[in-house]
Amino acid sequence: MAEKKHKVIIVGLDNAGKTTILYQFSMNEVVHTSPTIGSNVEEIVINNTRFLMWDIGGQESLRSSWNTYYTNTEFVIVVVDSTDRERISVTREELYKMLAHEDLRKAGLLIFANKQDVKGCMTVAEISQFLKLTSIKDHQWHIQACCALTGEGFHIWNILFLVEDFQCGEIISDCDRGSGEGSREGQENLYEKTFASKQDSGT
Ligand SMILES: Nc1nc2c(ncn2[C@@H]2O[C@H](COP(=O)(O)OP(=O)(O)O)[C@@H](O)[C@H]2O)c(=O)[nH]1
Ligand SMILES: [Mg+2]
Repeated sequence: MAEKKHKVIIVGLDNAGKTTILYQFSMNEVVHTSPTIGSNVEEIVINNTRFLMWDIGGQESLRSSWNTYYTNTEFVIVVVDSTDRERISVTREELYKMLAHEDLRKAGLLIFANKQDVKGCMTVAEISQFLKLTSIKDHQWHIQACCALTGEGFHIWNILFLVEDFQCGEIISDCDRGSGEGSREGQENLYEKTFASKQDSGT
């Protein structure tokens, strides 16, 4: 019995924090990454919902091959380095190229404004504006501030917003009670940590 796996691709420029985010999702651990050549893939299971997450290298030379990963992709996670003002326009260009691609016609879009721990970084509002997110009408999208190093901002419902057509309401209310189950040990700690940081920051 093959259970459905939701294919997620994690894209963004090199050094944005994609690999760190992938491993936040899958292991709840900070790993020391080196620039990704090609891709990393991890399967994560949240309340019986399976996600196959592809972290794709973001260096300029690799961006032209992003489209080889698009087939059957349901969700696109775009990671933005909120400190990288110089290249936000490159991200925007890549974003719209992606959204125009036939294979991603129905894909949901989650944007992580990463590195929010760095002083002077762009805010979510600034990034939304730079990326002209409100002009996106043909894809479901959501932007979330985060810090991949601490796990702040990785509320599980940010990922589950993506599957709301399926059983999201149910999963979210489970997580709200802190009883969300991950397939790996530590997934619950991720929720706890997330909730703790949420309270700390008073947001
Ligand atoms: N300050 C800060 N550094 C981060 C954050 N996320 C990732 N990094 C660092 O940014 C660098 C690039 O991260 P990596 O995950 O390899 O980026 P990728 O090229 O997009 O896969 C690494 O040195 C990470 O430790 C964050 O939220 N805050
Ligand atoms: Mg990487």
